[in-house]
Amino acid sequence: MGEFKNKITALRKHHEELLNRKNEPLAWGNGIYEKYKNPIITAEHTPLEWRYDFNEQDNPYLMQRIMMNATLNAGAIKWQGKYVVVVRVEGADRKSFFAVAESPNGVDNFRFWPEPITMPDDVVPATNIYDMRLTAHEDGWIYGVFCAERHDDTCPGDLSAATATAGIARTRDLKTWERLPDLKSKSQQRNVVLHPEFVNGKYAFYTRPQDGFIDAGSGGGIGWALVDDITHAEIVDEKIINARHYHTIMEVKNGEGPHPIKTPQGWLHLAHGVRGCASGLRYVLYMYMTSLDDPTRVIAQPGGYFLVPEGSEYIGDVMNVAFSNGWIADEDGCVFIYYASSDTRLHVATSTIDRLVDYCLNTPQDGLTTTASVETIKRLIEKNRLTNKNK
Ligand code: BGC
Ligand code: BMA
Repeated sequence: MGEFKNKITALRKHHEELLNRKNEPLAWGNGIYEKYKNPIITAEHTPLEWRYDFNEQDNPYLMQRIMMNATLNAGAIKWQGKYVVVVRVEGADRKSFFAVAESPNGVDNFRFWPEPITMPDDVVPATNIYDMRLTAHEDGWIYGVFCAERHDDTCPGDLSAATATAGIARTRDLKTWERLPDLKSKSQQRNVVLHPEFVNGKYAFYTRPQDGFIDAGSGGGIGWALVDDITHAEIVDEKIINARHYHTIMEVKNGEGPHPIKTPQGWLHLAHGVRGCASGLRYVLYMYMTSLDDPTRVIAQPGGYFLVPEGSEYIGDVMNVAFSNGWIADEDGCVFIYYASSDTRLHVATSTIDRLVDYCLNTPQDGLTTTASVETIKRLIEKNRLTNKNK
């Protein structure tokens, strides 16, 4: 009896130590943002009550009855003074679900709320849901737009055949969610994001049309569509606003991250780009800006990637992945970028709106050829030569 109690005490102590662990920025980054020493949320951060049966008769070995596999791709929002993330938690059974965790400072001490979100189903229940984008819309609701995945029953013999659609739900307190019908679209859709403002009196979505479940194919890039009625959202017209190109970090796919941040110079976007290589798909983050007058017009496109997996971030369930669908811009201009590494754990990187706008406006564009890249480097060398001469 005493031994079981002692085991629980030790387990709880170990867990509390993990939850209370201080985080600190790493020295010598790239000047654009700071990465941090520790991931902010791992599978081990999930509440013990979700995993252990604490009844000694029923669980004499104090085993985990339900194991958690990963905590990744989180939507984010500043909510009642707290940094709140809606995490994609994945169990050992490969089903993911959403759960809210909050922190007082955005970089450590994240704690899950006691229960995962109960997300109501659409007419046809989804097998899996993931990667929620949170939007506090000017209509007064907080929306969660996420991927709803189902088996593709038109391929009965193929157990991997799946369809991806955008699920839409809304809430006022992040606890109770009202499910709206999934976004209607001619193509499959993952990475759909709701723009925070009305545009021409309509709801505006960033989309990512794709040919198949994995293949973006002729989908072309990040799309944009206006929708009259969010309670029966349907894509009628869709145009590509951020296209993919040969031999870039987004050759195979790209997708909007969280909804863009409004700045005096334009909308600041965070997105992911994917290329194929011998070890599989490589997911990296990149940025771009669009105009305030016309949110479909790209006004800045820094070349190459913004953030990639490094060191231990390379390792995980799906190697070589950096993915983000959540960030928080504070009133003082600080930006907290929540990204997951290799579909396994959640991290934070911090920057400011000023630095990110500077990055977007002053990073050279990708000239799309090696010759252009060398010319770009030579221009910087020449500029530095002049700077040093004039000292
Ligand atoms: C996984 C996602 C992944 C998608 C495409 C889904 O089954 O849950 O993490 O992005 O497949 O590979
Ligand atoms: C995608 C995303 C993510 C994931 C990534 C890498 O398609 O939607 O869920 O991080 O694949 O597996």
